[in-house]
Amino acid sequence: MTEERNEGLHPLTVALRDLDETAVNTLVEHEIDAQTPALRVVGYLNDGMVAVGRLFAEDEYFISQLIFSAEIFRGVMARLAPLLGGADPGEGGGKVVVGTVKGDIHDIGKNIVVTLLRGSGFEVVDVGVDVPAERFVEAVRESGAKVVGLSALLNFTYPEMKHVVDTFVAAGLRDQVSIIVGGSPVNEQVREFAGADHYAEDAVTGVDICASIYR
Ligand code: B12
Repeated sequence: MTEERNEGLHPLTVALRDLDETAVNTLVEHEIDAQTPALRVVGYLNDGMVAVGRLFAEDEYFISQLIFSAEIFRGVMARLAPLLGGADPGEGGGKVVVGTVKGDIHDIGKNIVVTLLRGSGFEVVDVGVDVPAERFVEAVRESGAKVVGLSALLNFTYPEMKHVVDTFVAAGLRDQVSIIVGGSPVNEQVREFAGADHYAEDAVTGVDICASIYR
């Protein structure tokens, strides 16, 4: 990798982009020793994943490299998860159903959202990945959650987000839940298209929105 390519990037971002697992683990330990907030460390790693995605889009990386980047990330998150905390849901906490919509198996971002929510005192029903709309509705019925978080990283799954919202309407539960959408390609336009209530550009914003709903 050239010097230019590393310009302005945190060493942790570079190490993850270059799939150097040993360097990633060493640098994470350095950051923990230096008492860098865990969320900031996650941010550097997030940038690394975005860089991996870019290299994949440019045909420089293949699917095996995407898979390996995810494995490195997962390993590091196990180390960082206990250090993550956040917003306060107020007395009694709150319940949130979170999952990645049908057709999509990306779960790293969703898992960060789940970790942060739990670290902030929320009770989370994690319905997993590739989740059919009916499963989100069922999870709300079972748990009584007032918030549903939908994750999607593939732009062809936007209609599925809309389908989840429509399924809540058909089930007569739409007025009882706030629906938050997130995932790197998701934005305010996607939220509007899907008919969701909120768009969160990152996990911290998502936790803040949940806290404001339950406050
Ligand atoms: C790792 C990865 C994979 C891994 C996923 C492993 C796993 N267990 O998740 C694997 C190898 C399986 C994979 C597969 C594929 N991938 Co992929 N993948 C990625 C990559 C490199 C990183 C994603 C990631 O984990 N980022 C790090 C996390 C932390 O970020 P995040 O998910 O955005 O989450 C943050 C926020 O968005 C937010 N958030 C996320 N969800 C939610 C939900 C709520 C409620 C809230 C509040 C917040 C929130 O919180 C997080 C932290 O702040 C991205 C590149 C990118 N730029 O995103 C491509 C990318 C998403 N993949 C892509 C593609 C095309 C695919 C495949 C179709 C490839 C193929 N040809 O098979 C398949 C699809 C499989 C499927 N059906 O789902 C494209 C999608 C293009 C598009 N927009 O449609 C991308 C953008 C790469 C690219 N540039 O081309 N992928």
